[in-house]
Amino acid sequence: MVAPSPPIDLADGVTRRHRAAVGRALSLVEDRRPSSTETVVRLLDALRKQSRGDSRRIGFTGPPGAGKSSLVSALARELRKRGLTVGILAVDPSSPRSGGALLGDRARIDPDPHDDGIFVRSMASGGDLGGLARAAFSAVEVLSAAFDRVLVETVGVGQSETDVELVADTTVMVLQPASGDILQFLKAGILEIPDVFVVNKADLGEVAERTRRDLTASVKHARAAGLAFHEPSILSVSAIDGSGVPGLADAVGQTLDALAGSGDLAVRRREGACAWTEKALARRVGELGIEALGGRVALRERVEKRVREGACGLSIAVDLERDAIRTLRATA
Ligand SMILES: Nc1nc2c(ncn2[C@@H]2O[C@H](COP(=O)(O)OP(=O)(O)O)[C@@H](O)[C@H]2O)c(=O)[nH]1
Ligand SMILES: [Mg+2]
Repeated sequence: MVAPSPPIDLADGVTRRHRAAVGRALSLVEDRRPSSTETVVRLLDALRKQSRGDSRRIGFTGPPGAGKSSLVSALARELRKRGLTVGILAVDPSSPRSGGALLGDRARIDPDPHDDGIFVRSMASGGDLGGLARAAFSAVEVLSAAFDRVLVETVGVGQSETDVELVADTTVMVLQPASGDILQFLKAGILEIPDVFVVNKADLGEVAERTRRDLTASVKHARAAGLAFHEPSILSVSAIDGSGVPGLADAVGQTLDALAGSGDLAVRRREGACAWTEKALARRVGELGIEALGGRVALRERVEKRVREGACGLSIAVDLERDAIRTLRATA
């Protein structure tokens, strides 16, 4: 039997939304063996060439228990009703012992097994890249090639954990009633204001409504203090009974349309790709490697040039890593 050329055939299967192909492609991007890197780069390049360009990526942050998984599930159903295909990437906290994703999230994202327009994948965060799995960037590229909407759920909310912005076109922050500390962080400008806020668990009644009012006041405060320039949507929903979910789909859709219309979507993608590439590279080659490449400013220019030319983050990181090692060897 002749083995098929994996990246090309695989890319074809992914863009046709074949479940087995999507699953295999995601496993491939998670494979950290150096021998797989070349194949992954070729796969991502092939996917880029076939990309439809109208896929959108929506990130979800928020503290554990706020209802992110439940809401992602409810939103996915709503998007399916609207005729959009949906890929979901749920990044779980890693178990420090096994290094694997903790189960549990899976249970709350329960797509119709007969619907081939929805696909769910869990990934362990691996404890780096701020709550985002190391392979998440490439995984989002794979899902984007297959699905109209890619929903990315990440662990937590806060300074180092908001890296979902590097892969998402827009971010939804999910809060639950009595999230006082987060409101304080927002007010103080410690947390960045996302495009969309959701107060989940509206079915709990007055306590949820009070949180929504407090959130509105905190955002107003942050804006008055010059800590935020845009006005986020603030919505009340219940992932459990579904109320407010169509409104969330509308708000996210409007945000994405506005971003695409103004050109900011392309800017966000480019900046996200640059920042992700630099992070990935810095982790691999360290400060010495960055110095060998001429320092951070020069590096940013090189990365941005390649991103503008359409190269994928992983291939840029791999090339620069090779450069860094060559230079380090030569000067050793
Ligand atoms: N009452 C109520 N409970 C909810 C709602 N959404 C989620 N939950 C519950 O909140 C808990 C955490 O939900 P989960 O989706 O796993 O939150 P995550 O950790 O942010 O992903 C679970 O017990 C859910 O059943 C909601 O809209 N209303
Ligand atoms: Mg979850």
